[in-house]
Amino acid sequence: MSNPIVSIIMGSRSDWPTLQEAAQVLDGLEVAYETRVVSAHRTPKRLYRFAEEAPERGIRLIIAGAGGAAHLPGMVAAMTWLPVVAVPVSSKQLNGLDSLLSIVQMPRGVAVATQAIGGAGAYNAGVLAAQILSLQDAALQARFQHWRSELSAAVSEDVE
Ligand code: RP5
Repeated sequence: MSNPIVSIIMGSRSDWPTLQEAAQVLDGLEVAYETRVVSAHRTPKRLYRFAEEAPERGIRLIIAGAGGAAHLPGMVAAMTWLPVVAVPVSSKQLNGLDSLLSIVQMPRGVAVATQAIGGAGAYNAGVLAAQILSLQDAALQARFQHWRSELSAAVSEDVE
């Protein structure tokens, strides 16, 4: 995608089935994004370089997903002024509770917008990213409002 303004980063390729849900929302709302594997533990130098270069490359918001000892969102937030929306990926051993707790309890002064564990969280990361970017983009704001009204219209009042 040319001129991405959102970067979706993840600790491992194994996180992609989850983070794909964020990409799906951004696709639907025509928000340009890129995807990268950046691991806080396995590729710390890549993480540092990514955080340093993201603003000058035109990235305006980062969606970061990781599982287990999920330090990626917090570390990237520590190294850039760009807003970071975090997705705790569900883990095999602890079903993502470890991921959630690793991400959510940030120290005062370094903020991460933590979403729910798993696919719904990734989906909402895409939604929140679009809302934040809508503040400076009237066309995106119009697309978002249309998308939201369609979401509401699709919910039937009938139980059966
Ligand atoms: C984390 O470890 C990743 O974010 C992933 O959720 C988890 C497992 O990674 P793999 O062993 O599948 O590469 O760093």
